Amino acid sequence: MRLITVLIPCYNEEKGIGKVIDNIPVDKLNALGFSVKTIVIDNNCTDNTVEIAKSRGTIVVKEPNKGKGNALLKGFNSIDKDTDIVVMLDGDNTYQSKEMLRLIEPISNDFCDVVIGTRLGGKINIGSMSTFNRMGNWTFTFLVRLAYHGNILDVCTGYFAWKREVVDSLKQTISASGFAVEMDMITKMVKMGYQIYSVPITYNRSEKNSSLHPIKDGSKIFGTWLRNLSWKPNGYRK
Ligand SMILES: Nc1nc2c(ncn2[C@@H]2O[C@H](COP(=O)(O)OP(=O)(O)OP(=O)(O)O)[C@@H](O)[C@H]2O)c(=O)[nH]1
Ligand SMILES: [Mg+2]
Repeated sequence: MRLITVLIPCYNEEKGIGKVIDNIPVDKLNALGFSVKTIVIDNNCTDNTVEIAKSRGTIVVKEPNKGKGNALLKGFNSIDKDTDIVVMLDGDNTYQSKEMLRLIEPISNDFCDVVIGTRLGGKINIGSMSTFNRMGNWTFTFLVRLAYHGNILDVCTGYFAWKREVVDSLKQTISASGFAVEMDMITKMVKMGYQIYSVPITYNRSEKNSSLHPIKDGSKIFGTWLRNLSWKPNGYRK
C-alpha cells in the first residue's frame, strides 16, 4: 500500500471540518492501493475544531504562529517518512474531499509531480467567490503564466497534491506565513522544475465569514509574485 497524508490547516473550522474529514474517499483510495492518514493542523483554534477532528480519530498537531503558511509548514514537518503523496485542502468545506481522487491519479501514474485543483477552470458555485476575488485570481494566474511560464490554471487554489519529494523541497524553501503561501509555493515549484498540472474542481460557498482581506492579502500575494521573480532554486532543482 502507498501512503497518502492529507493535511488540513485550520483556524476555527468547527462548521466544516467534520464534513471535510468524513468525505475523504478512504474506501475508494484503499481499493486503489492507498492507505490514508489525515492530519489537522490546529492554528490556535478557539472553537470545537480540535474536538471534532479527534472524535474522528484524526491526528491533530498544533501550530502556535498564526497564518495558513505557518500551519502548512507545520503539516509538512509532521508527515511520516513513508508518505508517498501529500494532499492539502482547506478545513472550511469549500473544496470537496471526494474530488481528491482526481488530484491523486496523475501523480500516482507519474504523469507529473504536482496537481492543483482549479476553481477557475472548474465549477465556482453561487456565492463562493466574489467578482472582485475572481478577477484577482484570474489576474494572478495570468501573471504567473506570463512571468514564470508555469502551466497553472488557478494560482490561489487551496487544493494541492504533491509527490512526497516535492514537499521535502518546499519545506526548505517556502517563506510566506499567510495567504500568500500558494503563490509562494507555485512560483518556487515552477522555478525548481517540477511538473505541475491542473484538474477541474468544485468550489463551494463557505459557511463562515470570509477572513481573506482582498486588498491586504492581495497586496501580499502580489509582493510574493514580485519577490520570487529573483528567487533562485540553487540546490533545489528537480
Ligand atoms: N484565516 C485564517 N485561516 C487559517 C489560518 N491558519 C490556517 N488557516 C486555514 O487556511 C484555510 C483557508 O482559510 P480561509 O479563511 O478559508 O481563506 P480563503 O479560503 O482564502 O477565503 P474565504 O474562505 O473566502 O474566507 C482554512 O482551512 C483556514 O482554517 C489563519 O491564521 N487564519
Ligand atoms: Mg475558505
